[in-house]
Amino acid sequence: MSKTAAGGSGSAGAGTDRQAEIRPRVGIVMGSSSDRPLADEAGKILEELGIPYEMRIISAHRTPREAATYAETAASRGIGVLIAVAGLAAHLPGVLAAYTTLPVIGVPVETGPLRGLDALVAMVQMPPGVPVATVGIGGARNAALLAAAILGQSDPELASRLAGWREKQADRVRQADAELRRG
Ligand code: RP5
Repeated sequence: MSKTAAGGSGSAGAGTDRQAEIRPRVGIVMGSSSDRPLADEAGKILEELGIPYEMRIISAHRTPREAATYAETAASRGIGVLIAVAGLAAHLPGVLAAYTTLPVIGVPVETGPLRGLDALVAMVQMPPGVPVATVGIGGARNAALLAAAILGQSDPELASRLAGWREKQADRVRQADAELRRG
């Protein structure tokens, strides 16, 4: 599925005029439908920042051909950053990174007996030459913010929206501090 900057949704590739006009700039890929809540957290931040994205369920182990094809074709479809959400032996971001030079951000899912430590180590310990930018366990929101920062390097309006987002965050902390001090 894809979401426009305005938050409208539809099936990727369905071919409506609106979808043809607004191409996704971020691809959020999850290894299983069980990863969806975390993937949605990333999607919500991208929507707040007005970044169109698409979402796919593709497994490095269960649907490896789709993983390769998706990564190989992402850049030519206008995608600028990939976010890969996966748990357990989380090879998804590494496999995507093997098939594209787009920046890939890995989000380890807190699942299974090791509660995400396995996924974190799998993502962060990529061999030299094929990097994955890994955020913390469950760090989907940071993945989206990092994607925005990367895209913002060549998009001053997006960089400005990101700066505004950060300023609102700072305001919330200042407000919480003021309330605490008032007692
Ligand atoms: C990984 O295995 C997925 O990313 C998911 O986090 C985990 C469990 O998958 P399911 O058994 O819930 O499909 O590949």
